[in-house]
Amino acid sequence: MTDQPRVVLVSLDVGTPDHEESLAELGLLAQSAGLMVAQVVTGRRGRPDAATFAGSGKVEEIARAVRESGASQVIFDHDLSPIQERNLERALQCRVLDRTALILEIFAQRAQSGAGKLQVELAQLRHYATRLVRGWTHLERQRGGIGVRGGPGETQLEIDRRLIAGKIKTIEGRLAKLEKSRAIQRRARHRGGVLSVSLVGYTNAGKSTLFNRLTHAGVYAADQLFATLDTTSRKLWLPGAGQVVLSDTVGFITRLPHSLVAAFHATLEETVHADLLLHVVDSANPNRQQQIEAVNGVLAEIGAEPVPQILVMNKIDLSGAAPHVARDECGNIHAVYLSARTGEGIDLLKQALIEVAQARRPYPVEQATAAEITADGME
Ligand SMILES: Nc1nc2c(ncn2[C@@H]2O[C@H](COP(=O)(O)OP(=O)(O)OP(=O)(O)O)[C@@H](O)[C@H]2O)c(=O)[nH]1
Ligand SMILES: [Mg+2]
Repeated sequence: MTDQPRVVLVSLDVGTPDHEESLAELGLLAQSAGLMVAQVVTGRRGRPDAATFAGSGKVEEIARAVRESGASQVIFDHDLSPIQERNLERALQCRVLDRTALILEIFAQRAQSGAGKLQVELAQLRHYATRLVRGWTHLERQRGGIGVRGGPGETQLEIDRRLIAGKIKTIEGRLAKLEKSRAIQRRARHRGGVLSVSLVGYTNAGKSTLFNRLTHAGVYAADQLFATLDTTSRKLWLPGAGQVVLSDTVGFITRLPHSLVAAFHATLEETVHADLLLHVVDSANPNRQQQIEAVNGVLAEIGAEPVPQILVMNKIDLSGAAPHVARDECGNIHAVYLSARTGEGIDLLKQALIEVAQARRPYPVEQATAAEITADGME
C-alpha cells in the first residue's frame, strides 16, 4: 500500500472518437499528479445526462467503486458543468474533477518560477470564476458552507465574484509587465541577428531531453506529463549559423484547457515570435499523428501558425528508424529523424539549423557583434 491518494477514473463512450486513448492519457495525467488509479469505470451512453453526466445507474456503480477502493477523488474524462460536478459530489460524497481541473492541478503542482505560478493562478481563477454557482461554490466549501454576508445587499456570490475579478486584474497587470520586459529582450536579440528557435511538441515527446542534448543545460526531463512548465532559453553557437537562441517550453496535450492557453501567454510568446519551431514528436508513439495535430491546433490558437516548422521525429531508438532528413518537393527540410536520448541524428539536426540560418541570412554571420546579444533572461 502506498500513501498516494487513490482515485477512480470515469470514461463513458458518448460517441466521442478516441475515447480509449483519451482514457489511457487520463491515467497518465493522474499518475503525473501523484495519484494512484484504484479503479476505472467505463460504459456507454447515447448522450450525457444533464444532471450527473453519467446517469443514476452509473453513478451508483461509481459510488460502489469509490467505497470498494477507498478512493478520495473521482476524475471524469469529460468536461462537467458546474451543476453536474455539484450533483456528483453530493451523490458520491467525495471530490469530483474533470480533465481540465486535473490538468490545472498538475500545473499548480509544477509551477516553479514567479511567472509560472502567476499564470497557473490566473488560469485557476478564470476556471473557477466560471464555476461560481448560486448556493454552492468552491470558496463556500472551503469556509464550511457558511454564507457570510458582506456589504449591504451584497450576496456571497457577488462578493466572491468581486474578489476573484480583483485578483485576476492584479495578476494580469503583473504578467503584462513581465511580457513587456521579455519583448525588449527579444527585440535586442532580433537586432543582433540571432536565430531564435523554439522547441514545441506534445507533452513527454522529449523536448527537454533534446534541449539538454543540444545545449548541455541540464533542465528537468522526466517520464511525466508536463515535466516542464517554464520557458528556458540558452545560446548555442553553430559554425556557419552563428548565434542561435534555443528555448524549451511547456508541452501541449489533446484538449488543452483554453483557460491555460490564455493564461500562459507570457510563456508562449517566445514560441509565437520564434524564427523557427522544432516540433518534437515521439515517433514511437502509435498516436503520433493525433499528437502532431493537437500541437498544430494549439499553435494556431496562440497565433504561431505562420512560424516555419521542422518536425523532429524523436525516439528513433524505439521506433527503429534510421537517422535521416526528409525533404518536401521544393527541397525544404520537412523532418529530421533522431534520438535525443542516444544522440543519433543530432548532427543532422544541427546541419538543418545551419541550413535554415544561412538561407535566412546570406551574409557571413561571424560579423554579428556579440555585444548586441543580451544575456538577460538566460540562465
Ligand atoms: N527512448 C527514448 N526516450 C526518450 C528520448 N527522448 C526523450 N526520452 C524520454 O522521454 C521522456 C520525456 O522526456 P522529456 O524530455 O522530459 O519530454 P518533454 O517533451 O520535455 O516533456 P514535458 O516537459 O513533460 O512536456 C523521458 O523519460 C525521456 O528520457 C529518446 O530519444 N529515446
Ligand atoms: Mg520538458
